[in-house]
Amino acid sequence: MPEFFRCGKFSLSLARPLIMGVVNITPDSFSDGGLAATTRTAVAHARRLIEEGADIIDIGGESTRPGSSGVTLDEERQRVLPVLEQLTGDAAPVSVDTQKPELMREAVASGAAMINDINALLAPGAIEAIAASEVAVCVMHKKGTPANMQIDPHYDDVVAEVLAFLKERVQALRAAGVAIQRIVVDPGFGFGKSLEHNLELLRRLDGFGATGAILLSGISRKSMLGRITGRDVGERVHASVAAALIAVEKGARIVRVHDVAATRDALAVWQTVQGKSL
Ligand code: HH2
Repeated sequence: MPEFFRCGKFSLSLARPLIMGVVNITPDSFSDGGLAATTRTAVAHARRLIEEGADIIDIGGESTRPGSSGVTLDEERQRVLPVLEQLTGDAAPVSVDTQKPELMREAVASGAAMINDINALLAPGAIEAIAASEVAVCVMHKKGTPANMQIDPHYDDVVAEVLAFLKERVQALRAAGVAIQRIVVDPGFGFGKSLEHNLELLRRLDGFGATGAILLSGISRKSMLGRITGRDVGERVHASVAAALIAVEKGARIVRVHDVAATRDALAVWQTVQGKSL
């Protein structure tokens, strides 16, 4: 695993785990739909997360919750680009969560430091959209599409299958000239996985170090935590922090979370117990 995470003009030390704060510029996200649905509220929310300790801000204009059907390029562009343009001068790198190569190109041109693609840059033209730039990329595993992914997903060995997929994506990126310090891999909790699949992935998360890339975990507020605790999405902060800690203990170097302040405190305790500086 690299010692530094390179994203655009930023180089972030991986000596401590990094917090990626989520800003959904959507009316319908499962986790926080409507919270930051306008440019003004999204920018304000992002700045609040940076103050709370977010190292990276992840902005997205399309919900990928189970059952969702997606938005047009135009709609997504109108949601994302004005927010990106206002945040690029800020202290934290901005990641754009999109599956669309056209928007990836526009985001890179507008100063995005990272592209986070739940479709692992599989769309035609996606790798080309980022390869010649300095942006980082996150490639995530999913089975099926958000519209159908939670309908009875099946794996013989979920960890082996997800690991093989992510290794192949890392190879494809390396072949396109993307440095390993720019590549983030994510097993995609909740994307075409049952509760048992998600638990197995978390138990064996350390196995994803074999990709050689930087490991990201995104469990925050997800339904697996609701299944375990019986709590609604707005009441999953403690469960989310616990999951982030387990992920970090098992090698995640970036945690994608909604509750930045709570996660930051928990990771500060973890980092101090490790005998390392904050
Ligand atoms: N999860 C969501 C969206 N993007 N990206 C990565 N790399 N990993 C994830 O686990 C991940 C992701 C879903 O969460 P959220 O953005 O809160 O909800 P929605 O898709 O409904 O906007």
